[in-house]
Amino acid sequence: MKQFLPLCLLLATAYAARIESVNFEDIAERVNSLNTTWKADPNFPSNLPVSSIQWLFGAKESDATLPELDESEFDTNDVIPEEFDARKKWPECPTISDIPNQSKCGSCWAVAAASAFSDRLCIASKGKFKSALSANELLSCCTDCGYGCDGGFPVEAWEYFKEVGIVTGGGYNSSIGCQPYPFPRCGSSSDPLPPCSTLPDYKTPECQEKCTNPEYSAEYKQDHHKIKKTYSLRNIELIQRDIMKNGPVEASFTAYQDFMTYKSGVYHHTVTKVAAGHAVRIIGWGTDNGTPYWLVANSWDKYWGEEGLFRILRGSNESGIEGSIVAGIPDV
Ligand SMILES: *[C@@H]1O[C@H](CO)[C@@H](O)[C@H](O)[C@H]1NC(C)=O
Ligand SMILES: *[C@@H]1O[C@H](CO)[C@@H](O)[C@H](O)[C@H]1NC(C)=O
Ligand SMILES: *[C@@H]1O[C@H](CO)[C@@H](O)[C@H](O)[C@H]1NC(C)=O
Ligand SMILES: CC(=O)N[C@H]1CO[C@H](CO)[C@@H](O)[C@@H]1O
Repeated sequence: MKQFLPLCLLLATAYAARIESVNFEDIAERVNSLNTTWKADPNFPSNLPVSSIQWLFGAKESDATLPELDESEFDTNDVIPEEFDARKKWPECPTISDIPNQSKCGSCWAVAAASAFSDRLCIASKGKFKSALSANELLSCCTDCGYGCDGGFPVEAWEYFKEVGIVTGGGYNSSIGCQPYPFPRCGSSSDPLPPCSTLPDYKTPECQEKCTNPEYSAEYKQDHHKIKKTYSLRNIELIQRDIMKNGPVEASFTAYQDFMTYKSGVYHHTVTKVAAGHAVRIIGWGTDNGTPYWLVANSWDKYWGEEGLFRILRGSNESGIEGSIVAGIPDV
């Protein structure tokens, strides 16, 4: 089965070769006039060259997939609740509430994978392990994962967790863990963060087989945490059962241009132009005025969307979000 390669959206890369521009103010105004299930906000300056939010390599496909879990793994007598929020189910696991910032690097595939793995390790260890795991090792050392800051494959990220594992690491300059995230937070011009446009395009960091945080005392080799089983999920009920039992999952989807303007509500695409492939972490679900949704953490900091999260239509494979969900069981 073919799998779509999610490349990440970059917040504001200058990519001079293209000329088409996107007017986010127009898109936002049109979305808001539809009086639909979600509200838009330009979020980004108008007349931004389309290149500045484009994937860098165009659509690519990979043949790699993970074995699909079937219902024998779950107790199907358990009732699936109308609403579920992993933050409330496991308050002892602080990483579930973290909203990362991928910065000016197309690392969503690695950030979403490392975040879901951190959450799952905490849940599986019954709250004993609370640290964040680092996307840095995936970005810089996983040679099968794709192109580092220029996008990559979630499936290979989870395979790397199984074969090698990853070390701990908090946010940029956080002094948490072995390899903190290497790039500073940035945002759009309306956020109280340095605008991404003022930062250089970050290159994929070099693989360093040591702890880069001088204040961290554990050994690099010993700091690795692993996944013992990786899998994919395609059935909606099983996606829910897996989140209820094991924690958040990583999902890839096609981000249409209007996704950039998301402000609140339950997103579904209203334009046909694609901005890029994107990867995110699903932490729950619910229903808003009769509209079913997935509750999803993005990696564009807490000032975007609903405090860093968004909700997207559930049950009809909106933007392909139910098509390539991956996860795994931590080795505790
Ligand atoms: C917008 O939709 C809501 C709910 O469907 C409806 O009550 C309201 O009248 C609509 N407003 C406009 C301006 O169409
Ligand atoms: C991050 O830490 C480095 C080294 O201590 C420092 O030079 C830099 O200013 C810090 N950056 C931010 C954004 O805090
Ligand atoms: C969902 O959409 C994606 C992208 O179009 C597709 O690859 C996948 O097969 C679909 N999944 C389901 C369960 O229909
Ligand atoms: C990688 C990174 O810098 N992450 C930070 C993003 O912002 C949140 C708060 O919004 C911090 O908690 C993260 O450490």
